[in-house]
Amino acid sequence: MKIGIVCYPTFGGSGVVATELGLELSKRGHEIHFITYNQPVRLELLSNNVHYHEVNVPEYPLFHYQPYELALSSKLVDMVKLHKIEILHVHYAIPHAYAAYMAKKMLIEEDIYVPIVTTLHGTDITLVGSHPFYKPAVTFSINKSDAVTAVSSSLKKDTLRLFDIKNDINVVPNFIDLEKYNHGFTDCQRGMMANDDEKIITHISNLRPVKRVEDVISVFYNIQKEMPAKLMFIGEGPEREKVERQCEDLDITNKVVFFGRSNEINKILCFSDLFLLPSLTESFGLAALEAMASGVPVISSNTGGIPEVNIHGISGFLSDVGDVEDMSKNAIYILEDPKRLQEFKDNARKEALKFDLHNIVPKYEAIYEDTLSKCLVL
Ligand code: GMT
Repeated sequence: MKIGIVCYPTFGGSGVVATELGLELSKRGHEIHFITYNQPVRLELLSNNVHYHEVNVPEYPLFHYQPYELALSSKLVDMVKLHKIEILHVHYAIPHAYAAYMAKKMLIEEDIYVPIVTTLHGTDITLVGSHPFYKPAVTFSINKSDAVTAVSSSLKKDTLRLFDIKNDINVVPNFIDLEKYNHGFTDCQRGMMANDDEKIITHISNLRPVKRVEDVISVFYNIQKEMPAKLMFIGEGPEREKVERQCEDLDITNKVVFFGRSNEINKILCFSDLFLLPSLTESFGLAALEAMASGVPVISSNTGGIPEVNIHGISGFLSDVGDVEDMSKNAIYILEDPKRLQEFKDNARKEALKFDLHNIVPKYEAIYEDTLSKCLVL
């Protein structure tokens, strides 16, 4: 199949999933066209059947806001015609599903029918999309998609609760390429980051308020009172300064390493003992899955889709949002006993196997085939 993929090209989970999906589909013989405003960060290799088409929005002084979705829908029309793309898969409803619908309508005028698959990722529904400013357009573009998927059962439930949806929503969980995380512990340069007796705790996010990064620091503060420990803090975002101040106030700055944005997440996870994800809301928690695939147990909140990934008492523990004391107690319980820590590490890796890309990517292929066959009947 010739598949157009529209996504945010950034470090966010939706862009990562879209990119990994495109790359795997290309390995399975499909021709993939990424259409977005920058080359996706995880798209290192372009090849015969992986293409990237940049959407440009020329600056024009009259516009207070530059019309990205207009430029995107025009680019989609051009690329569908030029490369004979058969299906468009858009990740993140805003504004991608809307732009794709406009492109579809323009193409129909030229007797070209290109169906749209929309994947909902979370914040497009729970935080941004349900805002009254966007809600009618998001409802419309979900209902006008030829197929809709959500990355967890929890997100499907939220979508049905928040919007008036007429379409079926298929749950297709996020996935992971386990090969990338299949490193022996000896491969990791743990010694560069911490002494042998220090436990390594890790957090990865875009440091937005929804990630509750202040809870990460509070939990780590409690852990390091009980045992030698270091915190690896990966990501960039609006809460960074606040977190740095909190570390100074607690006098733990020398125990926290700020990496900023990193393309070496699997290396950092390779030497981690525990992962913290105390988010306010999380439709899936791809970062938790990446940690688990590396054999790192997860201490998280029990919000949204996280319980579908992190299994309480097996791959880690779940606590109510903001219950820093419970999270700290659970973290110390896992870390204090080397045998117990090893059991949680093994379980985390085993649980991650359920999300192996070889099991999940065929679900998307089946959706494409089904959608295309329905369109032929029309
Ligand atoms: O978590 C973020 O802030 C980024 C966001 C995104 O849109 O890229 O992530 C969302 O999609 C990921 C991939 O499906 C999910 O793993 C994240 O849980 C989800 N984030 C939220 O729901 C807050």
